[in-house]
Amino acid sequence: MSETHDPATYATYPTFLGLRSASRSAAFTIAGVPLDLGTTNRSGTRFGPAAIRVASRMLVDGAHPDTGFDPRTLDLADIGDFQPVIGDIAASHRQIEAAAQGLPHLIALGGDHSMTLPLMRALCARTGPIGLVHFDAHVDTWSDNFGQVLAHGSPFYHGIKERLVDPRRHIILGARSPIGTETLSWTKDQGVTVLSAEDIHLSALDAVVARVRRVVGQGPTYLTFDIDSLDPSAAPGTGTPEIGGLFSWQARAILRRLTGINWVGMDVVEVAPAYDVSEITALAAAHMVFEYLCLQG
Ligand SMILES: [Mn+2]
Repeated sequence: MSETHDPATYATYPTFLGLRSASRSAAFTIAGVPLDLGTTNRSGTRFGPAAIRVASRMLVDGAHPDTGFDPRTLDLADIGDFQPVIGDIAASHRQIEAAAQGLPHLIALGGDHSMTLPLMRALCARTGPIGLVHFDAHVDTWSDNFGQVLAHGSPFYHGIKERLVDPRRHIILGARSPIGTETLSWTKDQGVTVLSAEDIHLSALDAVVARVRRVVGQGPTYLTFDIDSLDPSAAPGTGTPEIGGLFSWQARAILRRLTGINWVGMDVVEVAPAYDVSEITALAAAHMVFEYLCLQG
């Protein structure tokens, strides 16, 4: 006599959380963005989405340990990957923007951070300027990257210039890379709040969470999670690692407490599996998406 049961975690369907729906009209959609044309140092984030999906299989055998919420009870689909245009970042961005249009609530698996710009363009056409909870080792507000204006150090320079982002509702968590004073001053002068990794290490968790809430308020808010916000010991698989970063428990603890925010979308970016060790970077990325989904219940 045969017995029916769920597949083993490692053998489930090869989508995020083993999702079987690929409907673009689902209330929440996962999509991969296999892009690395915007990287300025080590490339390889084009393989991020596949690695995050594989790592997410660790999260299919139970509900959230604190809330009991199972994100698979959401109307949630994995619609596959948005196709880049090989060798052409501007055309890739146009294609990403077009693919993201009309999706009610998108969670994007990256991919280098330049992809957030076309995702914000698609989103803000509906929502108006957004607030940002932005985990990152870098401010990503450089006006150019070695002469290139569309690379992964610039999405929020353009986002602010194009009024996609309300800089007074933009908070960066984990910044710590070397940076020119001009770029940092410009960023703060726009009204962006910058909490360095050290600021967070030296603060109480509740104070950090309260600061995030004060900055983003009740308006539409997007989570952009650059995996390099984490310390390289927790997330080595990324192109521009910076020491002294957040530990995965810190980022997760902050995220878990951000209930009741008017969330309108998320991405997790900069996972480059070729530099990963034991898949811990992809696993951290999958966990951050899981936590975000559990905030939507
Ligand atoms: Mn970034």
